[in-house]
Amino acid sequence: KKMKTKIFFVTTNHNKYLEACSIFRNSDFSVIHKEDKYHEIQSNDLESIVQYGLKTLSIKSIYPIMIEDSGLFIKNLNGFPGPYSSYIFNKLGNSGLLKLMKKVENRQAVFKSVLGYSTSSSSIKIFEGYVSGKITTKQVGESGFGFDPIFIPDGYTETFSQMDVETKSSLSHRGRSIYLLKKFLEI
Ligand code: ITT
Repeated sequence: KKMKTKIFFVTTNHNKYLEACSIFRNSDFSVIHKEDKYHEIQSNDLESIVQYGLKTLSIKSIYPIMIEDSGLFIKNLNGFPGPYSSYIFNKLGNSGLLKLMKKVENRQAVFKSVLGYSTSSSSIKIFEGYVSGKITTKQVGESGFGFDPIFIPDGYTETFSQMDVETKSSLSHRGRSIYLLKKFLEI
């Protein structure tokens, strides 16, 4: 049996790791969870956060490494919470966000994912993924994390929280950015 190439995924979020495993299942790569923080600068732009995070991490030189920064951009709230999603989720939770959107009719939102992959301190590749959908009026479902119970991707009738990890990853922002990395590595 061929040895798999390891990719170290630096994240504090176990669900992100499981989603990455789902994409790399049946490939020549295995994802290893490095449960570390990286330095997240405050920025309006996910790519800058990832670029800076990888540069400062790569000093520790475990390669290849990947990190991923994501956010929920709600149209009617001018893209809020966006890059501040993690902070807002921890402060308000889904119930707080639903309250904020009580009178809002246009429920359109986009999840974005920016993935950074690095094989040396001078090599950074960026991959992006998006999924459009709608914010529900109630929390539905048990699985996943974060805003999963309040997000229904376009073309579906279930929230991310009602889907298993394979289904979510086959259509999510993160599933897409990680899939692009996989395609890149397989060339
Ligand atoms: P890291 O250690 O990888 O940074 P994190 O959970 O803090 O883990 P982010 O900094 O990327 O991740 O924060 C993004 C937040 O946006 C996350 O905490 C969720 O609240 C939300 N989010 C991002 N992707 C999501 C998804 O697929 N489903 C639900 N919520 C998501």
